[in-house]
Formats: sequence, structure tokens, C-alpha cells
Amino acid sequence: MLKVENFNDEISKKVETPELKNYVKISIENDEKNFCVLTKKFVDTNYLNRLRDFKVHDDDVWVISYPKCGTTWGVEMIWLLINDLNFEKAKKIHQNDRVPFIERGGIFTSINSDSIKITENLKRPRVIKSHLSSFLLPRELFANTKAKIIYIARNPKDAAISFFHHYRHLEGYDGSKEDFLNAFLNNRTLFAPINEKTLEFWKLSKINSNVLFIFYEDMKKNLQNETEKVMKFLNKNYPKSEIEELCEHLSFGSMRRNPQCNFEVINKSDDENFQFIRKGETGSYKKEMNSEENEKFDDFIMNEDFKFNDFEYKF
Ligand code: PPS
Repeated sequence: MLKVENFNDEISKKVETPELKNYVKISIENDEKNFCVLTKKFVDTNYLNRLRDFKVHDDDVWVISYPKCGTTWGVEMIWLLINDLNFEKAKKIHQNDRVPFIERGGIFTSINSDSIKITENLKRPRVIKSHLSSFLLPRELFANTKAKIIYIARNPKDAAISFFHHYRHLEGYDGSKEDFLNAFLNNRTLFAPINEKTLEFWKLSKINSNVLFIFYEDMKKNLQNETEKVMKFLNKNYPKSEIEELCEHLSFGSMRRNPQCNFEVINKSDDENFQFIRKGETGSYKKEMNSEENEKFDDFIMNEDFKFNDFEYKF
């Protein structure tokens, strides 16, 4: 049984924005670690049930992550690997139209399109993006299917800083960094909790050969290596020269210049130069978090369950 609760506390109210109103916590009854922060719209529009009943195909590839963990980067790589490295098409069609963000229409105030229907109608093989926790994803994805899942993880310090900028420039947040980071640490930002979600997919990847777990930080360190790993997982085979061409397409500079990947920003008021593909660094938190915030994040990611499951974030 799922439980839906409104967040009526100050921490949560402080990170409400014109796009993100009325946060709710959806959880599995009697299992407090299994929850996901969404907006009330998700329940009101019945995305909650429609998504869980969504028909999955064996040739689907689902890209799952917590926001700001390199989803757009990974999605671009995976879409191209699945689509015979069709760079021409990738440069012509916006990533959102090639790879639907399946829950999008059930979350943001101004999005009126039916993102579930759009995903349903997408030509196969489909690449589908989601930030949901597993208990809100289609039941079929975890049963009776050969569909593949690729989970992309990033350290929560960089993810939180990136999300702060995202909230400001894409969701209309006008509060302070302090309030935002406090909400993040209290699992009140959209799609929280990052730790539990990450660990859940880490554990899944250990027991299910259809689940691959990759790290943003590894992509930064050696993109070619990670690309080849993903290529093998998808049962594809391209010569080295083509993989090199793909890595060039996926480089920070090239993706930043690519309007089909560098998403539109709505609020540039306090930083004219802000772009969705922002810094693209590991450790960008070091310049943007003070030592007290940094320590709070250290506590946040000190998790007994991580040790027990042999999981560590990368920095
Ligand atoms: S979203 O909104 O959840 O889909 O965001 P997401 O795509 O997951 O994450 C955005 C961050 O990924 C960085 N990014 C890249 N880094 C390195 N190289 C490439 N090619 C690249 N493409 C995207 C992007 O800059 C965001 O991180 P920050 O730290 O904000 O720069």
C-alpha cells in the first residue's frame, strides 16, 4: 500500500517555486526508507497509478538517476549507442523529443503535455528517462521483462550544488543557497532521497544483470572506458574510431554548444551567463559550499547501509 502525505513544514515551503508547488511524500506503508518527494500534481493527475501500470517492452532502456547526476550526458550517450550512432538525427532533434522524461507532465505546474502517452507512442527501441524511485516505476520493469536499466550516480555534494542552480534558473527558486541545501539535507527537494535511491539501484545492479550502475565521476575520468562499458551492456559493438567520435560529441564543450542538449533556461536574472550545461566538473562544491555545509554533507552521506553494501560515492 502506498501512502501520500503533504509536507506542511517550513523547510519544504522554502523550496516551493512557481513550477514546484505542494510537495508530497509518497511512501510504502511501514517502510520509511522507501519514499519519494514529488508534487501533489503527480497524484491529482493519476500519474501515480498510470506509471505503475505502464507497459514496458523488452527492448526498452530506462535511464534512472537522481536529478543533476549526469542524466543528460548519459542519455545522449545511450541514445546514440542504441541508434547506430546517428549523429545527424541527434543534432536535429531535441533530446527531450528523442528520450522522454516519463513523469514530467505529472510534476511541473506549466507542463501540460501527457508525458506518459508520449513515451507510450515513442518508436521502439525506446530510451526513457526517469528520476523516480523504483516503487513508483512500472511494475513490469522489474518483472517479466528483459528491459535494461542504467542508473547514473553522482556524489551528493556536487548534485546538490548543481540542483541549487537548476532550481534558481529553471524552476524559479528565489530563496537562499542555505535554505536550499538545508532542504536537500532533509530530503525535501524534488525526487529525494538521493542516498536511498542510489543504494537501492546499486543493490539491484548486483543481483540483476539487466541493471548497470555507472558514476558521473568515472565518466569525467575516462569517458571512453565508460562508453565502452555501456556499449557492451547494450550488446552493441562499434569500432574504436566511432567510439572516439562519440566521445567528442559527448565532450563538455560540444554538448554545451549543442542546442539539442543544452536545455533552455528561463530565469537568467542574477547570472546572465548561466547555462543548463553549467560547469561539468567533479568537486565544483568545493568552491560553492562553506566548511559547515561541507561537514553537514559528510554526515549526510555517512550511511551504515552503504558500508554494509560495499557502496561509496566517488569524488
Ligand atoms: S537533470 O536536470 O536532472 O536532467 O540534470 P542532469 O543532466 O542529470 O545533470 C546536469 C549536470 O551534468 C553536467 N553535464 C556534464 N558534465 C560533463 N560533461 C558533459 N558533457 C556534461 N553534460 C552535462 C551539467 O553541467 C550539470 O552539472 P553542473 O555541476 O551543474 O555543471
